[in-house]
Amino acid sequence: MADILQEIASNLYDGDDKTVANLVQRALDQGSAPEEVLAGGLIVGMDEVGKDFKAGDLYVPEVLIAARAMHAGMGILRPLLAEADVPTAGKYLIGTVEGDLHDIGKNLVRMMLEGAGFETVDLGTDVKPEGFVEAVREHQPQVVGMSALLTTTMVNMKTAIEALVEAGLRDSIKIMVGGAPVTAAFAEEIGADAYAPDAASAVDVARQFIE
Ligand code: B1M
Repeated sequence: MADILQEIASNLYDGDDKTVANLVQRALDQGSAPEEVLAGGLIVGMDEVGKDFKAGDLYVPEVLIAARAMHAGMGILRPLLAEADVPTAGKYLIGTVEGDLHDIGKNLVRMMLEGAGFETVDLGTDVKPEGFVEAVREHQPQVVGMSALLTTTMVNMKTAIEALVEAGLRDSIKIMVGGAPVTAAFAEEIGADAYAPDAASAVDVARQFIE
């Protein structure tokens, strides 16, 4: 059984979505539990992608193709996991802050988190402070991620955090910020809990938050 899970992981790494979907179905047919296929196949493969991306051995297009293969496998597993009420790694809400339309990096972060077993809620781009507040009330995530790519919009992360404080929601969540102009010092200055420089690090930090 371990062999087929290993095959899923390596085909995911190679971005072969059709083979991943076929192997996931075959593993289930052979009696593997959906959570076993997720943890031992898809997550193992996506973790490898994350490590190599962080090390600079893989680039954005390769990560996007691997994420597509992960989605092909998840398409089969998701209904079964929901049916079995299998707990996720955690709930992560993410959005690009007000005034900012860049979403490639944010999507990459979201896809890596999904690959690591997190349930994600994606608010899209140009998210106003009230948008974060309403979504936290509605979805009750453990972690809120904010992305910004412009020096003119990174300040809107601060406004969004202030709105969450004002709404009395700050203590119920961990806040992670990221994006090209953002730094660890800036994250600290605006009262975020963490900064992640890339999508793989975002997964590492989110996992630490949930432990
Ligand atoms: Co824009 N843009 N852009 N742009 N754009 C930049 C960011 C810029 C650096 C280009 C430049 O001038 N050299 C510059 C910003 C300058 C600055 O503020 N310092 C810029 C500008 C000025 C603008 C406009 C103002 C241009 C104009 O209209 N005059 C305009 C603004 C629009 C708006 O947002 N209101 C604009 C528009 C656009 C497009 C729409 C054309 C397009 C965006 C398409 C889209 O996202 N759907 C675009 C693009 C593509 C870029 C560049 C070329 C690429 C950005 C990107 O996707 N990188 C960019 C220049 C560059 O970076 N080379 C540029 C790939 C992506 C994977 O990396 O997003 O950094 P990144 O994400 C990384 C990490 O940062 C991190 O993980 C990701 C993966 O490892 N990360 C997180 C990101 N979010 C995170 C959140 C986390 C943790 C980690 O936790 C929550």
